[in-house]
Amino acid sequence: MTDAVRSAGFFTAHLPEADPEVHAAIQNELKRQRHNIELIASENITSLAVLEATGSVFTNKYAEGYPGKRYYGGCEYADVVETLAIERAKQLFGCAYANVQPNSGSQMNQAVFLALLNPGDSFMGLDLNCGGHLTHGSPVNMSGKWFKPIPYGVRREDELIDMDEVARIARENKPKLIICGGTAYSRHWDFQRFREIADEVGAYLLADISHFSGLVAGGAHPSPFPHAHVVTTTTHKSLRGPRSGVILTNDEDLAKKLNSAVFPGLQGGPLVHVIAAKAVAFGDALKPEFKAYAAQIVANAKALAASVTAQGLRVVSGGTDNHLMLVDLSAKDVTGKAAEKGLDRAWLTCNKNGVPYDTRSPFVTSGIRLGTPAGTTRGFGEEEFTTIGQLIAEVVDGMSRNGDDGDGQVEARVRDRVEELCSRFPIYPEL
Ligand code: DSN
Repeated sequence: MTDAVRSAGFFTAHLPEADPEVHAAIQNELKRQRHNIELIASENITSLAVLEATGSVFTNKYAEGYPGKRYYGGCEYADVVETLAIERAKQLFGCAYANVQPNSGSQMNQAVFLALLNPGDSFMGLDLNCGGHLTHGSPVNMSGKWFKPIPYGVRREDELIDMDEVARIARENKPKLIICGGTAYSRHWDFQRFREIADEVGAYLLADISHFSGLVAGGAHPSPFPHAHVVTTTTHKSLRGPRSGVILTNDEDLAKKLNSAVFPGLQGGPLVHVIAAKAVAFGDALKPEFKAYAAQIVANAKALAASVTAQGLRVVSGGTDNHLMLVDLSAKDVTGKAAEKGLDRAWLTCNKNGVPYDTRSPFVTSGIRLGTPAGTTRGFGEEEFTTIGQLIAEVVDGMSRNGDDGDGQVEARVRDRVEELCSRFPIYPEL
């Protein structure tokens, strides 16, 4: 009978045997991650334990509801991992309430909109062209289609957020919500001033700390608490967990509204396997080593920014306070699109990114975004990141001389250096 309903080896065959095609793609991705230097600011390399939890039997479980109040039987162990994740998140960020169910960054922010706003309500967020995020009011995103975004930007002269301008826009528009946080802003956020402005105009303050939450958790970046009414963060960037989201607050009434917005407002059954992995990542981030990790991310970013600057590349706003930087390649006449491809040929992975007031389209751009969380996880220090800055400049200079195809000899030499660096700092020896 069982043979009729299950393929041979259903409970026993490992992936290479069960599905060689998918297995091959995973092996190739592992190889790529091993031999490329990952500079995408929003990516990281999780622990083996996080990978194991993500691939665990909790993927089988429905657990609609919250710990102790589920709509399904058999949730006793789902309750264990979700409660662990909640308690650890609260401890990590020093707040009273945590919802660990959002499946992603977009969904966590959607839940905040659903909880706090009505369609058509106005809100402020950093302009995508100045380092904001799609879900902070881009016209192509639900936040921009169903709500009324009022963007604030950065000053042309120093590429920093002008808090007086934020206050002026807020007074003029009286938004119901102000969002701080972004995806390509390399400086600290003045959470206290944002809250003062929010209070003055009667708005909620949401701090989306997705990019730098690992730095907050590790004490290497100011905390949005007690200033923000609500804090959201993805868990897979500098926080080094599985791909997912979390919502945090200190306010009991808001916590209730946010819980209802996540479930049943937006989501059904939570991804319990991912919640288990979040608990593992938060547990790791509570260890003393994570403080050293967070501090090293920042030290490495400063070293990388100094290195590319010394090689004649321009870093937007002149440097970085966190884990990332934007490099403006306009003066080299190399587009971000071409640089991303050229650097990838040399096994340096990053993404093209518009610089403030970019004249090129988001598909082309004049810059690249670089980040240090993944390299720091590998074990790279300032010395390695100084070298990486030199390698980036060599590839870009090759493209500046030869056009988008770059200089093949330079790129081959850089690949050798990347290979040597990666082999000294290997990842996932068990896999
Ligand atoms: N796409 C992410 C980033 O790269 O910053 C944000 O969601």
